[in-house]
Amino acid sequence: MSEDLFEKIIDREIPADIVFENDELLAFRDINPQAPVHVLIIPKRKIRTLNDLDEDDAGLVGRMVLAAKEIAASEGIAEDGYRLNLNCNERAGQSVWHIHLHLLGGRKMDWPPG
Ligand code: DGP
Repeated sequence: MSEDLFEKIIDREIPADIVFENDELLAFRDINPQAPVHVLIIPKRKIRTLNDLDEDDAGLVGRMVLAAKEIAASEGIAEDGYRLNLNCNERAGQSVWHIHLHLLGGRKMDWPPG
C-alpha cells in the first residue's frame, strides 16, 4: 500500500491527468489548479520535504526543473512566461509530504506572491 498521496498516483492507485513520465519523474495536472496550466513535477523516489535533499539530489532537482521547462513548452506557455514554485513545510503552504515542483502559467502572475 502506498504511503502518501503522490505515491498512490505513481502506483496508479488513484487517477491523475499525467502529462510526462520517465524512470525518475512523474508530472500531472494539479487537482485544484491555481492557473490555466498547473502541473506538479515529482520525483518517483519519496523525499518528504526540501529539507531532506542533499548534495546527491542536485541532479534530480535540476532534472525536475528541466522537465518543467519542457512541459511549459509543450503547454504553449514558455514564451509568455511561467512560474516554478517549491513549498517547504506548512508555513510555506506544503500540504503533501512528497516534494513537488509547481509549474504555473497561462495567466499574469502577481509579484511578490501573497
Ligand atoms: P502544496 O500545497 O505545495 O503541498 O501542493 C500540493 C498540491 O497537490 C495542491 O496544489 C493540490 C494538489 N493535490 C492534492 N491532492 C491531489 C490529488 O489527489 N491529485 C492531484 N492531481 N493533485 C492533488
